[in-house]
Amino acid sequence: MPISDAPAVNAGVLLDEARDVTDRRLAEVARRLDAPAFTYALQSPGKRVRPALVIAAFRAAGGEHPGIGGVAAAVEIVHTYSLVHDDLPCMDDDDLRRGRPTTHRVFDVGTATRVGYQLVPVAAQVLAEAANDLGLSPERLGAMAMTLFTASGIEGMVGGQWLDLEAEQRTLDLEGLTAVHRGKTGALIRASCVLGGLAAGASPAQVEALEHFGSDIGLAFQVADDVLDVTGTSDQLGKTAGRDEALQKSTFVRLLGVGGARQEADRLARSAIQHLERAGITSTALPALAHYIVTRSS
Ligand code: GRG
Repeated sequence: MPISDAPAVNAGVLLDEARDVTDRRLAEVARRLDAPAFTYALQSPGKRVRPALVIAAFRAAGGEHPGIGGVAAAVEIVHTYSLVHDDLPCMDDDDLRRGRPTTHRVFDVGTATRVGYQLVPVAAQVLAEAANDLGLSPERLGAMAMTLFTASGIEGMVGGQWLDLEAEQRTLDLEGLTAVHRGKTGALIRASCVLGGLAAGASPAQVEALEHFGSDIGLAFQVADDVLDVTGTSDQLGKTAGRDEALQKSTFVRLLGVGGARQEADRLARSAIQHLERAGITSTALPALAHYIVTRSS
């Protein structure tokens, strides 16, 4: 059965819970930073997919503690910084994000640049506070910090964005495009799953399975995003639709067509779930989120 026909197990409920838990912490951080531009960037209505994955992976590995919300918030803060910077004129130069004007449009480019940079150390702080709250050892916090910040850096998100910007004047083949998005979009999604496992004290085999799951759904997320860029409206997406075409970007839709890209997203989501099954991880939340990622409409 294609994953897009599989019954959704309350992904909406999982996302709502992740939003509650994460947004409480983001509001706290915004209060501490005490400047309108931080509040604007942090209190913006994203889907909270990465926090939902952190929490679901934590529970899948046997964790149950409210402190996981801090880990989820740390990932969302890195994601928020990346969106603020991605929208800047020197990157994708966009006016609309999460249904609102981008941070540099409401404030100015200098302010949005500073907000983005400052959110990186803030994410590190929030992660360290969460590890304390969860009673994790310094070694475990070290592993989690390595996971989050390696995924955020040149071997992950920054590296993928770098390749993406360099490729703007060229057409990438499937291998090149996959390399871009395993970093740009996939690395933080993969890290979300690993972080949940590490926070719960998962075994190395479980962490490995969560990493493979995250790797597959991370790429599936981008394939689905490319489809939405051509099939969705700006209203539905909360960001400018058709941006890939306008920027002449290489996309999975360009290489595979809409139907082929949908099939590829499905294949990746099924493969992700198989990694969990093989490792005996009996979560219903993670498959539900995989399903949501490839069937979402925004
Ligand atoms: C210095 C080269 C360099 C890079 C800086 C800007 C940046 C780091 C990286 C860009 C990363 C990026 C924006 C990737 C796109 C990921 C993506 C598909 C975002 C949309 O995620 P959703 O749909 O958004 O989860 P919401 O708004 O729901 O949170």
